[in-house]
Amino acid sequence: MRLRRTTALVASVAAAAGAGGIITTLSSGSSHREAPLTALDPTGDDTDVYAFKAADAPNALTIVANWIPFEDPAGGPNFYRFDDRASYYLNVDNTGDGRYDVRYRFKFHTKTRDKNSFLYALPGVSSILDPKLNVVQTYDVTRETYRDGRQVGEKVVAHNLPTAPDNVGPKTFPDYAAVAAQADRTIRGGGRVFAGQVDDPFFVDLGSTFDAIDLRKGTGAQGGGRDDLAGYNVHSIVLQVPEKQVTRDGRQVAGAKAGNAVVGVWSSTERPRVQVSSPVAEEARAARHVHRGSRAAQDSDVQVSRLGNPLVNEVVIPLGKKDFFNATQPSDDLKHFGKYVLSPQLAKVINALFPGLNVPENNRTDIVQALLTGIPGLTQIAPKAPPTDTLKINLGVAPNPAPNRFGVLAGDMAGFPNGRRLTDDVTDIELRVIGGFLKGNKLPLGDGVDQNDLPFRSAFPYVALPHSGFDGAQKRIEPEHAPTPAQP
Ligand SMILES: [Ca+2]
Ligand SMILES: [Ca+2]
Ligand SMILES: [Ca+2]
Repeated sequence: MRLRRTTALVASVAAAAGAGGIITTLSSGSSHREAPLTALDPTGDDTDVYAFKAADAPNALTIVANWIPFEDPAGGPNFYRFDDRASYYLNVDNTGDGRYDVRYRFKFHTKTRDKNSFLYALPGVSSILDPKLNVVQTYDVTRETYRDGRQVGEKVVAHNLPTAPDNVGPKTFPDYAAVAAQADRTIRGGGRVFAGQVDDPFFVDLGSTFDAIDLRKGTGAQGGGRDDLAGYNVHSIVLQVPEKQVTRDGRQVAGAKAGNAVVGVWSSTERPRVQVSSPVAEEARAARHVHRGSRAAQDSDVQVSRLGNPLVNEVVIPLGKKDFFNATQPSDDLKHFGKYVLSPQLAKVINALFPGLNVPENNRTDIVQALLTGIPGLTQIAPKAPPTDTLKINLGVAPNPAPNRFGVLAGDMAGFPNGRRLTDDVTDIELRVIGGFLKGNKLPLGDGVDQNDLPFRSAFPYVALPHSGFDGAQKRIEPEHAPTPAQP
């Protein structure tokens, strides 16, 4: 069962490059608008999760988690923000059972200073505390700890921190970068945190994918693709914490072979039960996990979205179960979704579309290891760990100063699927894995988009600054002409 599930996962990804009609939800990106209800709930929709060791913080785990897909930078006057009613989580499993052992909960609070103004901010905002900022969002961070599914600790590690405001334009923010930099904050117990608007770091050619795999150039290995997320922003939480805050034994990792070296990471969103539409509330109730927090406040919440590895809910889970997947925990992945897993027929589809590729159609233990159970000696959290959709990272592997976008496939062991860096080309990697790369069938598959539209930063929070509303690029520009008379 687990074999078929994972095969379907990666096969589906490949199908994105070869059989568009089968996986329409991929059209929205890594996990953008991937399920019917999350598509109606963008502030609860987590789009991507990254976990890596930053070169300038080699003893820390860095997590980038994004929400709210396809933010048009000019989307005023009510610009985008996290939902105050939701709880946003970064989850870590350090025992390999797919249950969280450490969680960071983010709660946001929005204040409008002048309700009589239509402006998000007055011109000339010069700091993150500038009273000209009319709509202000702050947040608290709580670190929760669990053992065998039961909560054993809870501590507020940050209180009333400011989010980076939306990048309205240069008249409002003469130096947006300086204002956003003030959203880089420290947390108790060590570490840093950032929350606010950034450029969407995911890059992919959606147009070719959904035009029935109309690859623009060859097999997608020679560029020529179009990054359909270019120019759009998302809302990001970037957390960087010392390894000992997330490891099984609370200690720093001594090396890649250490017993505490690997952890699994995923994001999730919860909402108060009464706020959730009834179908998902019912499914969530049925799927609620025994290890949930015991406090009454949390008991009133239900999970509406989760995300570990890129593209899993998009392409593995059938349409009728996508919202249910979002309501469940990684520990239950096999139990709940095994019977819905598509058979390796997707690999057959690829073979039909690309005669001669010889994509292996059966016995794909290579894919199971790569994404769900972990690669032994690299990303396996524990021996015999069950398949769980978490992004597994070995904290004992030092960051690579010269990352290769193909990660492990290129011998760069510090990249996907050992965690996920911002520059990792997960679309091409997953296409090549389903093509049989790990079994020796090395095919030059890809979507023709190799990198983000903006360079990433080498220092925290690493993601690129958000595109500004004034300068947003997805627009038609009126050609200049002579002045039109007052009465044309
Ligand atoms: Ca666990
Ligand atoms: Ca981008
Ligand atoms: Ca690519």
